[in-house]
Amino acid sequence: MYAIIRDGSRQLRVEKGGTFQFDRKAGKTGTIEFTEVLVLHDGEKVKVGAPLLKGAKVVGEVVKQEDPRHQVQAPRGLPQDARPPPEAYAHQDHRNRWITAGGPEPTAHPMFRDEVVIHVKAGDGHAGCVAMHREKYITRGGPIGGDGGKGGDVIFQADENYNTLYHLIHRPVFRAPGGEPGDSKGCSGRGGLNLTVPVPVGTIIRDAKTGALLKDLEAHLQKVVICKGGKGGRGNRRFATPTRQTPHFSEPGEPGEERRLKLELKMIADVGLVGMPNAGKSTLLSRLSAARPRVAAYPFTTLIPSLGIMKLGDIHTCVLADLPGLIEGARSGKGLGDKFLRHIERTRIILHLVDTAPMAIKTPSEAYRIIRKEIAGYSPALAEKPEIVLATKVDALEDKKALAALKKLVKKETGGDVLEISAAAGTGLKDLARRILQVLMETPALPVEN
Ligand SMILES: Nc1nc2c(ncn2[C@@H]2O[C@H](COP(=O)(O)OP(=O)(O)OP(=O)(O)O)[C@@H](O)[C@H]2O)c(=O)[nH]1
Ligand SMILES: [Mg+2]
Repeated sequence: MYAIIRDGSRQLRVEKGGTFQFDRKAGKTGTIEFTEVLVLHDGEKVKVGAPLLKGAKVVGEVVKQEDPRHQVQAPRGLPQDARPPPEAYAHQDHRNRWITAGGPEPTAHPMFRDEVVIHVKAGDGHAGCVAMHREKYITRGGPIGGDGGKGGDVIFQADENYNTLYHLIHRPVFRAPGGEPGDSKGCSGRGGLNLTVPVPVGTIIRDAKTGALLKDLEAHLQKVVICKGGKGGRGNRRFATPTRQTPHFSEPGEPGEERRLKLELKMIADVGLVGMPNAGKSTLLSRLSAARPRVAAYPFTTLIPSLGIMKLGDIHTCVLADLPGLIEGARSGKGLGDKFLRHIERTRIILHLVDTAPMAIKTPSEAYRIIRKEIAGYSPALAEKPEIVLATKVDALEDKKALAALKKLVKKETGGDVLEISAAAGTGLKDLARRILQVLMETPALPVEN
């Protein structure tokens, strides 16, 4: 593994553990020691550790780093998941290739889009027809041009069979057909067909220029006409009067409305699962609902949010949303960033999962603090939502003191307690269901933005 370090105007390539002259004037050198973050990011400071450097200021910055081993393919014939991660902080990309620490950053699945800008145009109305009635034995038949047809509308319809906005990104313009011309026998032209664009439930439609909210589609099959088709023009027979019996003109059709739209998908769920990568969010979702998200022992297994429906007792159900993990600095784009937190904005309660297993990257209290900080930094309203804190993987718990420290911290910060669960052993799940139901009953449903 190597890093490219920027120091003033020069750039250096330094191997891991290699020497780096960080202060040319003083002639001081240091060794590179990669910090223990999952992946180092461009612009991140490197720790320069050597006794010689005691008290010296670190001036180097990582500009780029690469690991030649970052793409390790599984042996042929084996599913790509079958190979264990070569390093502790490895993750897989969307094509199931292993990415080791220092390799490319995790990215959201490319087929998941929760924000798109599109252009829509309704059909134009057709102009009216100018024609005079001509028929054997009928003299001076008079004007008979029919009206032009109306243009088609552009309609957006919520459809629960869609869960991303990916299907919209390849089409430059969503155009409804225009009206057809009226004919010379007095008939009106056919109207253009409406264009219905399916979008996932929970799509918010805004005007891209002004940002004004046009519609929040929050129920299956809910529809909205976003651009109205233009009216057809009247044919010349409509302009005939006793004093102007042969009008040789008709009305032009109106143009259809045209708009640039920004569509945002905010999933509608009752409960959102947040936590550090590997905290056990997807495992918990698969235990509580019929959803089967991918589960594996490396961070960033989940690259797109997924929903599951959970039964709460005999009558009630609730929708759970599993999100990709957050790490420290998610607000400034680290890991998968905080862009998925928007899906939690419309949940009523947050389930905050804290990993208590010995192999967790952070201690429970640290992990809890980091996630709370990221949530509060993303939106104060989100930080105010009712939260249930879960200590996960208690079957593998070794450090009881760390768990006690977490409980103390949560008590101090929120006054609440911590539920101990193990998705693997099934402990604490009944209590959890009871608690979710209780908190949902106490929390009012959110108003829809309209
Ligand atoms: N011992 C034990 N292991 C668990 C438990 N729950 C999850 N795990 C393991 O923890 C690892 C991570 O689980 P995931 O459910 O993928 O974690 P996640 O929070 O969804 O991770 P990301 O999607 O990467 O953010 C897997 O290897 C699971 O088998 C548990 O209750 N006990
Ligand atoms: Mg997951």
